[in-house]
Amino acid sequence: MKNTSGLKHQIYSEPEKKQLESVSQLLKEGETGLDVLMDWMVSVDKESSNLALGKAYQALYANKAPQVENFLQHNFPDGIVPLKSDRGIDYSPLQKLLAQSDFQSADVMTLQKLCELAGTAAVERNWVYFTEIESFPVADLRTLDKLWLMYSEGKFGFSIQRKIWLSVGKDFAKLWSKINWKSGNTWTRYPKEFTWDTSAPEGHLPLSNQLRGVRTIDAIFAHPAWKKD
Ligand code: UYC
Repeated sequence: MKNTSGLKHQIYSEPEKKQLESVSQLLKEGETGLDVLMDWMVSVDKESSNLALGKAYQALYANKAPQVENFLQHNFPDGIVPLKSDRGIDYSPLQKLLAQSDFQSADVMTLQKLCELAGTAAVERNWVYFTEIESFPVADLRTLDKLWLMYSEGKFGFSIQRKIWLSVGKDFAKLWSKINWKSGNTWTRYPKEFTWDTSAPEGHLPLSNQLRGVRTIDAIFAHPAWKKD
């Protein structure tokens, strides 16, 4: 009891990193912990990108208890990420896969959504040509990124990959080794050798195939979506 009330105080006031820990701890406290967690979740501003909210939602999504399912259905019927799109694209199936921590299927669907953003020619060829990327709407790339961030405790997403790429002086070879896409001279083989969970290094997902060179990922990193407003 004392434990839970201490955690209750923490999750409302601690910085995000501690809030993430508080979520894990509350999840171990049984029903009282869940009640505290659910009260806190409805108090969070959905536009705030609070990573602990993503983690809490993901944990509750896996919890099949009727009162938890009712809570989510009632308070978060559309998940926790506002799914903005300027191209009328539906990102809810992607949100569902990420909420289920099905990162491999989510990765495939992300590539598919990039093709949809690029238009019918890309959907038919099933890969994106680098010149198609600059006209992607900012809103859509940010939605994709936020989905990956929120359901990975901030570990995955294009913006994370870009941040690492900038930190290594835009040296792709260094990026590949930091995000485990290459080890020495050996490319990580798709799909088996990639790590499909949050034990992967920061920036490991989502994948972009390098078979046709770096221009696609380079165009993603150059997109205005990542510039601060
Ligand atoms: N693959 O090696 N990849 C594929 C990656 C390379 C190759 C898909 C990532 C190197 C072939 C995805 C890396 C390479 C196919 C990724 C990686 C290579 C394929 C499925 C580390 C050989 C089948 C979606 C950088 C040396 C292609 C897609 C086909 C598929 C991802 C080979 C997501 C991140 C240079 C032969 N690889 N890929 O794009 O057309 O097809 O059937 O990057």
